[in-house]
Amino acid sequence: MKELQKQAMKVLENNWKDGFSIPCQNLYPFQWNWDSGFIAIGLAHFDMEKAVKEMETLLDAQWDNGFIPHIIFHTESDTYFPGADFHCSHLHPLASKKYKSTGMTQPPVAGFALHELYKKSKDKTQILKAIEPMLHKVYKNHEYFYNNRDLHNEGLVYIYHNWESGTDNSPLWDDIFKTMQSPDFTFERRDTTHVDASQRPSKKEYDHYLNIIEIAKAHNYNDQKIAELSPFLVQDPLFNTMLIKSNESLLELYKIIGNNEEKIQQLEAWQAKSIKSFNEKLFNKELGAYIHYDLRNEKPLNYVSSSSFTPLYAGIPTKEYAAVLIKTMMEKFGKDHQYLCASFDPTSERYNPRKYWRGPVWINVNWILYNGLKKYEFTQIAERVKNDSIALVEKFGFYEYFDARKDEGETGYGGNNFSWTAALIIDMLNDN
Ligand code: 2M8
Repeated sequence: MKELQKQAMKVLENNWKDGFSIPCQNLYPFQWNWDSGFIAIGLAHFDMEKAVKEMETLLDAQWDNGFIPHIIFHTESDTYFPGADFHCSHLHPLASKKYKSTGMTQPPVAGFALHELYKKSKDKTQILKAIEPMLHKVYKNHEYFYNNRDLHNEGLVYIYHNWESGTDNSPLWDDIFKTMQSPDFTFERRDTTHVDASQRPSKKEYDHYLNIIEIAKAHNYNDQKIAELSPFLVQDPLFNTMLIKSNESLLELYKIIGNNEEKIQQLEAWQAKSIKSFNEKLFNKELGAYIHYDLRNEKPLNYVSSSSFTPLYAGIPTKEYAAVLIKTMMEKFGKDHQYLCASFDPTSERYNPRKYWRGPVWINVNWILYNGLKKYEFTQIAERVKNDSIALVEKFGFYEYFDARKDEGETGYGGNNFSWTAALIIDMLNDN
């Protein structure tokens, strides 16, 4: 076994708590939704029991309406802001009574994470038994999305907060924040006591983040009210890609299990509608990339980010669109002096290669891109994404994010010993 894999396993072992993993010490002391899915994929390589448990704990926090929260506050840690007392998930009548959580969600990775567990398991009968009850929960979660978050019944769901996107302070949101007059909140940031403030969002950005939550709380996290009133309402290509990929995984797993005809038909209908609308509404031919759509202000957000290329992973682009995407990716993000793949367009004046989601490379997005590129047989570029990811971790350690400029970075950024970086490096190291 490679030394790097041993180190990665150690990171995951250290971040394992009682039944779930934290993303990293101090900075993120609870369970995060999409982190858990990625972490389970890594754990499945050497501890299937923990991988299953990780997903079970996440899904145990599901609300009665099918919603799965973005953070589950298993402990009382005060090293993170905003915590359970700020989010007040109990305001929603159908929220979990067992766990405190946020009232927002994250990219829905659970479906394909369960599929990865199935694919990696040596005992298919046993793993199917373990994951079948979870599949139904994930199905219910997708029902929640299509019934509550698809305003125009077009198969594309919205997010109502930048924290739901996972790409928290992407320059994509700048235009939306300009439309908001957020109060100057008084609060104590905890992230900047763990990590250099120049690598994290600004105070003004946090004011906007809190403001959107206050609006949702004032209406007890009611979906209809949020759709009506939230200043942030976006159809995000990364988020919808995760949903579509997870639909595909549910379909495949239900077909293996059998006896779920109605669900299979519903999933097929969702897929057909979502993929069609995705290509019609979110592909910008001039930019040669998928873009985000601002539903509140009814306008496309015409910027290229690493999210623009993720639809490859769910088989969304036609061959023709895929070729265009690759051209854009290599011209803007793939020059020899750059690691693939910066999180935001390096040719844009909004690009900041050191700051959180405004430019640096993230290993979870690289993993999505790697798998997407392989699917479309862009084998060499896929290898480059994988090798760049490994090179960054070998050089700097298991950081949260990395400078995309080859000659600039002296260290990784954000938290160190970061769980999904470790988990997905294990997965890529074992994939040939
Ligand atoms: C980051 O987000 C959290 C809020 O959810 C934060 O900055 O406090 C993002 O990178 C998000 O995608 C990730 O899930 C989370 C934990 O790793 O950290």
